[in-house]
Amino acid sequence: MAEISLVLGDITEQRVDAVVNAANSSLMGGGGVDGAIHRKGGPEILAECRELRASRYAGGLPTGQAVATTAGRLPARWVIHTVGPVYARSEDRSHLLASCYRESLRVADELGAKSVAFPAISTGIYGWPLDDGARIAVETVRETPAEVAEIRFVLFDTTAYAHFGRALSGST
Ligand code: AR6
Repeated sequence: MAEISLVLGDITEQRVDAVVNAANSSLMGGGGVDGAIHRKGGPEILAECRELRASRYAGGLPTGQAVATTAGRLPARWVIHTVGPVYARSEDRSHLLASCYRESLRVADELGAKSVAFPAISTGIYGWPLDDGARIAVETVRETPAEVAEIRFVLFDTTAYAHFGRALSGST
């Protein structure tokens, strides 16, 4: 079973085998984590994303799925791009958020990555409430069998960090 840890910081600075990007289905970049990864990682990542769009994902990467590129100038070796669901009060999309974590770990195993850093997928621009997003993240990585030895949640602010701390200690 993987060791799970929490870090307050910037996902682009993590020295891990793979960092997970909270992307959108175009794979062409955006704001938040996605913007930071492309900005710091450089144009190689976007070039690989373009190739993926031209070959495997002409219609875009579906929500809940994940795909890898190399990591350009980031300290990590790979970026695993996944598309979180936009939060909606009218519809339970939790299975899609869980799928992002599960599929990212599956891709990490395929790559042979031993350490993976996750952001709090969907909890920024996509509006997912942090308490629920943290619970789904922690439960899903705990339940997913994987070869990955270290799973690091990288939280950008103290509020997110506190929510993940509570989810990890089982007090949500
Ligand atoms: N490192 C770690 N966490 C971060 C960083 C960072 N550098 N920057 C933001 N966060 P978001 P989403 C936190 O919006 O909600 C993009 O435009 C942030 O505070 O990056 O899945 C994509 O292209 C929040 O808690 O991802 C999509 O269109 C969490 O990371 C859309 O945003 C996720 O916020 C995806 O939205």
